[in-house]
Amino acid sequence: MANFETIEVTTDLLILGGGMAACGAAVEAAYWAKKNNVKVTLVDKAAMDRSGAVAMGLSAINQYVGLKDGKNTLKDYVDYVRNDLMGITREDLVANIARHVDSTVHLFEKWGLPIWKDEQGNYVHEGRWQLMINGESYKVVVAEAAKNALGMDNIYERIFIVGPLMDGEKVAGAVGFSVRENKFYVFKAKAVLAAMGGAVHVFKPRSSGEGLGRAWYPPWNSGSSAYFTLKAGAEMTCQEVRFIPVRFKDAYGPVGAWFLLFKSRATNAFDEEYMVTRRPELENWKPYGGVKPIPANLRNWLGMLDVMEGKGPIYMRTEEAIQKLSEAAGDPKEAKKKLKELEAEAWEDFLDMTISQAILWAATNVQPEEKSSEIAAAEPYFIGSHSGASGAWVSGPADLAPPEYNWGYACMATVKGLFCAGDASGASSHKFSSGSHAEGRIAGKAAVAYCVDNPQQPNVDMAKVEELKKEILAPLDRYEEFKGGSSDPDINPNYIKPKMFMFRLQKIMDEYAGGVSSQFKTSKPLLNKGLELLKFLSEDSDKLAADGLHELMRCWENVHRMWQAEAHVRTVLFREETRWPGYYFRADTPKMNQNDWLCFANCRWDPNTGEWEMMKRPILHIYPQPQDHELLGG
Ligand code: SFD
Ligand code: AMP
Repeated sequence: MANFETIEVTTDLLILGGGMAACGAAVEAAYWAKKNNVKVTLVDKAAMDRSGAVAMGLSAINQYVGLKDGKNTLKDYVDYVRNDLMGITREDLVANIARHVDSTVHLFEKWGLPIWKDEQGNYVHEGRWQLMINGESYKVVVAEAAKNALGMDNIYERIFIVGPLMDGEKVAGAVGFSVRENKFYVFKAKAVLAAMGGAVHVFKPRSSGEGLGRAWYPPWNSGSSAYFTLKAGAEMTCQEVRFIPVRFKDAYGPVGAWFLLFKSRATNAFDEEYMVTRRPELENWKPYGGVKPIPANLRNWLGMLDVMEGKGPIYMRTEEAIQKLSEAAGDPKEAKKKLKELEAEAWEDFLDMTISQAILWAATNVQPEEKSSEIAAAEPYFIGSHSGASGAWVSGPADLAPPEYNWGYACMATVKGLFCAGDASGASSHKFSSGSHAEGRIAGKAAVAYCVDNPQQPNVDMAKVEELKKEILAPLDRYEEFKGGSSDPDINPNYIKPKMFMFRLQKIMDEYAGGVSSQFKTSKPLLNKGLELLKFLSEDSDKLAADGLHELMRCWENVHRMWQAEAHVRTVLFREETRWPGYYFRADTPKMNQNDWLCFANCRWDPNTGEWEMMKRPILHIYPQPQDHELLGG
């Protein structure tokens, strides 16, 4: 530890993360900061050009409301999101993002992102809310704008943020370390925006052995947002609402383009289409069972019922969809031309955002126009921006939010000066890449306003910082002290390496909290047992050891995952019903209970006592509520 220099950086607004939300925040905050003489600093654990979930690129922009075209209204989008989340949504947050998202998409296009256009020059839609893009360089384009806005002097790349600095109840900055040099960083700030994404590898992935690490969600988003906000004492929401995407099996290629653009069917081994044969099951989940589109978790659920009955594998019928679309193009010559086009689009869909799926197709001789591909429900992820909802409980916009949802600045958590966006903010699903950027812009503007209104730099207790430095770097010293104790550096009675620690966490979550191996099923006794085992794991986190900076990062990533895991288990336990079958099923409370649980299940870890508090928060509507029969219109 002695050879670690401490670098102090003092700023006004500190943006943590360099992904979609952080880039949005950077662009917007830079604009307002210049007008108000506010200093903005951004810190990313990686290089912004290719950091976060969009690193590989994407093939679609999943949120575009098209308000100016007049086809959709804000209320349409809010209804869609609330229905998809089985009634549990902060309408004020969703509407706020939805009313700004189109302008974000137009900025992307201005910055150079190619969005597909038809012959009339209109955007090509994948579905009602989704646009097709040539998105291999999506993140590079978005990062470039953020970097230009802030200037590289204000950006710190390859610094891993571990946790918050506090001044009493107020946030005062963050601490972390370089993953390239022996430097410990202390960032002091008036406001902090947490935008460090969601979490993967909390649950055991389907991939194992040589495929280990392959997941749908990027392995480098490890729950840092959840840890940061929890440790600061912020109230969290929807921690039970994990996301389970159905994906092309083993390489996690997305299905959206296949279902929506190519209009493909998914069938079981007996050529039965579960979305048709299992339709009666939807009755059990009314009113949401009756909406269109059918909520993502219920779509999952119908497929899972087939799998549980031994009717797998489940196939995406790519060959059938391509054939149908090419035949519809007209005479044989036109049909052949169309076929070539569709083939190219099918490969590009994966090459744009999940390259390994294209590699798997090539490796297994799959030509999508000839052969179906297996699809499967993936392991659970924490991603507040997609069809999950976990994140911090944040203040809504003054003009839309009911008083219960508004405490001053938009996107501010319940901790003063701490802002959240993208995967870090909860109960506002379906923002995706574009909505996360838009929410980042909203949060960035609000955080600058906070800095202007609260000009005094918070106090940072440097003795506390020294303690944190010691704790954060301890795994390096531990390894040095004990590494001679065994012949295999991974196995040692005095320490645990982060990978072994992660395996333990994943096993607990998989078996007790409803992972892949337990068919996404859990119950109160299982969850309680899981909590007991998580406590032992937490005790052993004091024994983590690292053979270098990279492994030090791995240590803290897994501590972050463990905190995300605990918040999840506690909230699944608290909500005594099954609301999202297809995401998880509580065998002891197998039904949805609208009377007692049509509410948010929130939690908070108290930094003063170390105790967890669970609470219900009401669902308040900003638009008149549809009657059950109107839900069918979505
Ligand atoms: O269709 C630290 N998403 C898709 N969105 C779309 O709009 N279209 C699609 O086609 C999408 N598809 C998709 C998507 C995600 C994934 C994983 C795949 C495919 C394979 C969703 C979006 O990607 C997602 O909504 C946004 O990216 C969310 O934005 P944000 O900012 O909340 O998260 P981020 O972009 O991952 O950025 C996180 C940043 O934090 C950094 N970071 N920095 C410092 N210290 C730490 N400790 C940190 N921990 C993390 C990261 O480096 C990164 O910069 S489809 O298949 O669903
Ligand atoms: P995905 O590739 O699964 O991430 O989906 C991309 C987008 O399409 C998201 O907005 C999904 O909600 C939506 N989507 C995917 N499959 C379907 C489906 N079968 N019906 C309706 N929407 C879907």
